[in-house]
Amino acid sequence: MSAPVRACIGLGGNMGEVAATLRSALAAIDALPATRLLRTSRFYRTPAWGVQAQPDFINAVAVLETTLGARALLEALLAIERDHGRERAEDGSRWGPRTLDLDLLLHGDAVVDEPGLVVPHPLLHVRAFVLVPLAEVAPDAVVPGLGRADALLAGIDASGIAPSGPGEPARGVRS
Ligand code: PH2
Ligand code: MG
Ligand code: MG
Repeated sequence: MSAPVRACIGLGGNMGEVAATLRSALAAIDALPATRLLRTSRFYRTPAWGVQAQPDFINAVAVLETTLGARALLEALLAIERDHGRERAEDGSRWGPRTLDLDLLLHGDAVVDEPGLVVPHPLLHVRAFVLVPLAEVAPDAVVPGLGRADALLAGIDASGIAPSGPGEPARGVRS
């Protein structure tokens, strides 16, 4: 446990009923001990980044207030991934299709670089599928060493990232 901080989580998936999976994951995050879900972005349909020969993803970002430390929050997110059918490739390959990916993007102003835990997320500032929903829910969020989310988004190409349809939940953002 630590003093309450604002943490930002990136959610994504491209296998199965992704929107339903993301809604279920958000409920599970809100139910974590010592944690409150403050805001949820809209859901965005995004072209696959990295390994491109796979289905589009749906991505979103959630803002939490939590007294869980970064390591404890990460462990909780990995457990939620497993509960939603996430399987990790045995060959260690990255960026392939998945039912649910929960990435710890920011944990207050923490800078951590340990085995299995790197915060801020090291690719966050180059990924439009993260910055578009992050700037929607927390434009003022500061990525340590890099600046505000809205300024980072202004510096990259975000074409191809679109809200995935009407009626997706946006919590705390609009009335
Ligand atoms: N996640 C990846 C690799 N590529 N592309 C999109 N559009 N969205 C993702 O969440 C994503 C990705 C690995 O975590
Ligand atoms: Mg990821
Ligand atoms: Mg991940």
